Amino acid sequence: MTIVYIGLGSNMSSDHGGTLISPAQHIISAIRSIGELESINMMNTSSLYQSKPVGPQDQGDYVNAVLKLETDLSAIELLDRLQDIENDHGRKRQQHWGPRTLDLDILLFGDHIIENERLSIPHPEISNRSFVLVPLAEIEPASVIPTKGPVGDLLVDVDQTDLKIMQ
Ligand code: A4P
Ligand code: MG
Repeated sequence: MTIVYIGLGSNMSSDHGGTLISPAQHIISAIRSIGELESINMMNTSSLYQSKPVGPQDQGDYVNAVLKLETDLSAIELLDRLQDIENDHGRKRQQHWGPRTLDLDILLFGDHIIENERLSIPHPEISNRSFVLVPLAEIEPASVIPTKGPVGDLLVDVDQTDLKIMQ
């Protein structure tokens, strides 16, 4: 079994037969869908956080969260299942770092370092992003990011002013 951390993000609503699904609802629904996958055990889920967009600024605020699971799937098998869930939530791949109904990123896959055409793990932007580090530290304060260091040390260097925990 491998311990895995997944980052979830959404900043677009989607329309399901006239019913609008909000970014927070996409995140909650994705957590449920991941929990229902075969071969994974959900272990913990962070609070939901509201954050200002990183990258293009002409897009809405994001809702972000991090979850912890264990699995005997390979990283690629897990990515395939996460991309199916993104697609089920109306994900369209348009602009890099642009608005999205659902983004599921594999942040950490055990202590593996993976670099191939489909995966970069640890996710290369982890150490720059408060919307990843804060929820990760909430559920795993002692975690150490391979090649980058303890999450507590990385947190000292990121701006957290635009991050708000949602009730
Ligand atoms: N890929 C490579 N490594 C991974 C990984 N560790 N986990 C590949 C998941 N996928 C990974 O991603 C393109 C390809 O990355 C996938 O096909 C997969 O093979 P994508 O989701 O289609 O789109 P993208 O926008 O080009 O890249 P990505 O990686 O999703 O962007 P980021 O880095 O996640 O940035 N601001 C706030 N506040 N909150 C956010 O959540 N997110 C982004 C997206 C920008 N700004 C944000 C947020
Ligand atoms: Mg992504």
